[in-house]
Amino acid sequence: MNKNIFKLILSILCLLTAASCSNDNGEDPILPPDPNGNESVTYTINRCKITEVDPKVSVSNNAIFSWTVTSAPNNTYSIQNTNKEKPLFIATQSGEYKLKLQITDNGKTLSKEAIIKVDKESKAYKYYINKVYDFVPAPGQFINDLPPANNGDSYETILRRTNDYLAKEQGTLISLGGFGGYVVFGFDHTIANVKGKRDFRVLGNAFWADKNPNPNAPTRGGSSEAGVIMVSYDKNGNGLPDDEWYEIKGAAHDMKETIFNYEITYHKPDPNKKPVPGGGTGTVMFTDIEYIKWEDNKNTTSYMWQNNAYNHSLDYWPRWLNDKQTMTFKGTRLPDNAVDESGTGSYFVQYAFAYGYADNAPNTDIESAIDIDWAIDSNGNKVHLPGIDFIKVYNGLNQQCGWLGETSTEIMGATDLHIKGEDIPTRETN
Ligand SMILES: [Ca+2]
Ligand SMILES: [Ca+2]
Ligand SMILES: [Ca+2]
Repeated sequence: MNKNIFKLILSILCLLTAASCSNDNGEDPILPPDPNGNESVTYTINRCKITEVDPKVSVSNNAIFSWTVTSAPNNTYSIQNTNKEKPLFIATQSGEYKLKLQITDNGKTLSKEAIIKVDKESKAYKYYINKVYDFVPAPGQFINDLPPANNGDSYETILRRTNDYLAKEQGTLISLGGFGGYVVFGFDHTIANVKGKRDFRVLGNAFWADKNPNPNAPTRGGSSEAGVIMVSYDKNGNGLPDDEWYEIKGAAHDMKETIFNYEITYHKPDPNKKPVPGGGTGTVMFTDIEYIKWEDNKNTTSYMWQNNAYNHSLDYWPRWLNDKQTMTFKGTRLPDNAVDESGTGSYFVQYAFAYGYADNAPNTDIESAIDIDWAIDSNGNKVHLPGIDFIKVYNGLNQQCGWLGETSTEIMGATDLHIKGEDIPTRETN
């Protein structure tokens, strides 16, 4: 018999004998999921893919759900929404996982099993970045150098170049420029949020100072140019980073100097404007201390200085955005972290925040690794994501450091720690 016709006849029978089909007849209100009457549902999925587990039950709106994992080949999986009808499940390793659902509905307790068979992918996942989706740096000294940009280059050209720089095993540095400049990238799989473990790291070029003249340095520091990390998963399943973003709450988040909803607007310098030189430090000259005017939403107006250090381009404005007269960026501004430890402007130490940022601790340091469970929503509430597909990093500092120039986050890649095989426990957080 056609299944739909069978269902229709069943429904009519139920209507005719409503009392015996209702849930108060002492029978299990959960309908069998399939015509064979199995009391379990089975899924076969690839690893590193978020699956919504549908127990295929029919219960009242008052039903209370509780999911637990009863058997798993290892502990590197993630289950979220365990108090909802359909939890989200993801595993980083293949094998068979058994989930148990307990339902309390109208005073009755019922249970149901979900069996999830996790396979290894047919084409091996990459532990590094698969694709760069967006790159909009703020003005800065390494803009047009990292990556290089020439007059006439388009946004698409630069995006491809940035992709070439970052979407590989050994990436090449890009600069995000001043506060707010950002890059968005993703992976060829979902990075699972494994409980109790850190899940990924963003790679930068941070390093610890080896000659800090301050014997009482308050914390580790050197070249720490914290970028704020945002994460997202492809909730709508379209493969694009157009879903809700969540901020990774790092150690600076609760510091009193941190400014939320900070906004800055940079003004493109007039090419005919007369530079205002401001001396120099060592061989580095401040060629224009009124170079890029900016104002923020805290009533500050100031300038990003131009310097001639490092043989970098003297054009700080992104050449492919030359048609823009202003650029505005928003985000969380972290406390200034640079201290002139020489007292003469020759030796700046940028003190690192304890955890939770990009380009803040060296790539080999445990504190460059991030736990997805540190994510918060736009109201500052903790969220527990099953995993993430996309990462956005923006420079969280608005700071000039003498001859070092403006502080700018650099990025050279990102790593899924689970696929790479690095096992790093999470840490205590604020
Ligand atoms: Ca985690
Ligand atoms: Ca999406
Ligand atoms: Ca850096």
